[in-house]
Amino acid sequence: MTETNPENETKVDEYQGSLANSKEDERRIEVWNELKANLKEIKKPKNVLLLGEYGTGKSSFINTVITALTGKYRYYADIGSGNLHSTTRLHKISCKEYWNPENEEDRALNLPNFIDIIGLDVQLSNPYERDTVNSQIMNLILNGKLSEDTDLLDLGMKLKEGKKIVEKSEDESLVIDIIVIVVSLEDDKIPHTLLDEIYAESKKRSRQFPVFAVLTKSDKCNDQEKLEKKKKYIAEEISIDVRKILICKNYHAGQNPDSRDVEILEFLTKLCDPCLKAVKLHKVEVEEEQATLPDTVAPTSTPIPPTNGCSLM
Ligand SMILES: Nc1nc2c(ncn2[C@@H]2O[C@H](COP(=O)(O)OP(=O)(O)OP(=O)(O)O)[C@@H](O)[C@H]2O)c(=O)[nH]1
Ligand SMILES: [Mg+2]
Repeated sequence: MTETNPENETKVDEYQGSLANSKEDERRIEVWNELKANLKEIKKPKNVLLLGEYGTGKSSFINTVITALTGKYRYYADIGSGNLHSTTRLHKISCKEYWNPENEEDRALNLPNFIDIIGLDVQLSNPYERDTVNSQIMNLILNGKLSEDTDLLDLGMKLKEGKKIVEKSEDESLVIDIIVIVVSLEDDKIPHTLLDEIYAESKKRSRQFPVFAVLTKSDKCNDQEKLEKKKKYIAEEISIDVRKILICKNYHAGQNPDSRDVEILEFLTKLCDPCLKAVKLHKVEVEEEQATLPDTVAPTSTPIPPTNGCSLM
């Protein structure tokens, strides 16, 4: 039997640890550089809307992205217990609010603004109705026709009662550029009707929206194979490439960024790709057209190649 030297074991462990760290650090630097290159091409911060059922982790995800970016957890978006609507108002978390590094060049980077809204209630969806409460709310939000701080719970009630809403003119600073659909991995529920509604509504706009998805609460599901299957399934359901989906365990108060920040920053890099195009729908039939964003510029990063014939951006 060969005797092991505990001193050597520690050294090997330390060495392997340092290797792992340096590899991770290398990747982190690489991702940061990719993200910066993308951001430099963006003329003004994009408005990113978080959409999903209540309690799925939309607000937590905003705080998670900011933690990965700034290295420090702070409450920017209000988090609840997951049972009741904790975000009820339209809350814009502007990049100026969370991004203020000392370095002037970094400070000038156009990181996204996040628009946090109420969890869309599946009860307000109806597959047989064209103009549901959810689609009316979405229509107003996507077009920047609601002011910041609008009470969305109250608005939903009024629309449900059939009350007429006086539409405000479009506020450019609140018009949505990108949609991130948030689904919780805690249960196996997928809000099909809601997803259809989101797509149908975005299709009605003169320009469509790039769509991404985040599957939160990955800590509630330990089966990696199941997670990947679910990711694939959701990608098919909302007709986006799997690489536009992030599986994520959100940070919570008191946590500092760890290895998961690399994946979060990678996701953000895709979100901030200056050549993002609107999604092409297959669930809802539309003419094939490529919507161009106002600030589309020549690509600086390699666009992700399409897979399985489904459109990517
Ligand atoms: N375990 C775990 N809990 C999470 C995660 N993300 C969010 N939560 C918890 O889920 C609950 C709801 O989170 P929120 O971020 O408030 O969810 P929301 O989608 O913004 O909720 P509404 O604003 O009410 O629609 C809170 O108790 C969070 O702490 C996660 O990744 N893992
Ligand atoms: Mg919320």
